[in-house]
Amino acid sequence: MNDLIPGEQDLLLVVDIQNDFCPGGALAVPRGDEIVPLVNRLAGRFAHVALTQDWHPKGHLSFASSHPGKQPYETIEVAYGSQVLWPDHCVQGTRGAAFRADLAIPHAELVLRKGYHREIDSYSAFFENDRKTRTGLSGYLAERGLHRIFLAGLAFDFCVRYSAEDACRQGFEAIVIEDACRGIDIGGSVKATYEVFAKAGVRCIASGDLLAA
Ligand code: VGL
Ligand code: ZN
Repeated sequence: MNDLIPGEQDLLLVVDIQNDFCPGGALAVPRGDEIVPLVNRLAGRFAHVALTQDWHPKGHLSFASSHPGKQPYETIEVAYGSQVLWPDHCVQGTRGAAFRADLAIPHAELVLRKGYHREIDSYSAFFENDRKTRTGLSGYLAERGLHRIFLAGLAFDFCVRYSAEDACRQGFEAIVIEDACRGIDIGGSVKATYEVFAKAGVRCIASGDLLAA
């Protein structure tokens, strides 16, 4: 028996597979596009799939362009703590914010948009970066009896990381499908992600573990 066989209480959370996070996009994750066929295949194994979509208003606080004199990838202090500044990306309604055209998961049950408050960034699909404002995802999962959350997508060391961590914090089981993610890796963020996962109890698996199940 393989405990990874997806069942009725399992959900695949597909994080931010959007044009801007793929090569050619405004905040391209190296080789981000490579995971799309694998994510499509994985999604076929799940009865329940949710997609997240980074979805910022123009002039968002996380954009370096909103802070005169600041450059992308610098860190600043904002009301809720440190915030990395990014190039303008995933602006609501733009082509960059759209899902990759080759993402093919028609049976996805939920599209969860995040990062729409101008003054708060949101890496996690559960809590915004103030770590207090909720997106509603915990309630949705609990109401639907979904307890085990598998994660795939972009970026491994930001939105996947914080979503997985928060899933655990909210009492769900979190399992990251490592080769179905790609990272940005700034300032040791990939290493930090592995450390946090070990501490929080986030499990990492390879897609093969699940596809062979
Ligand atoms: C993300 C940086 C800014 C992500 C989103 O999807 O990991 N990273 N916005
Ligand atoms: Zn963003």
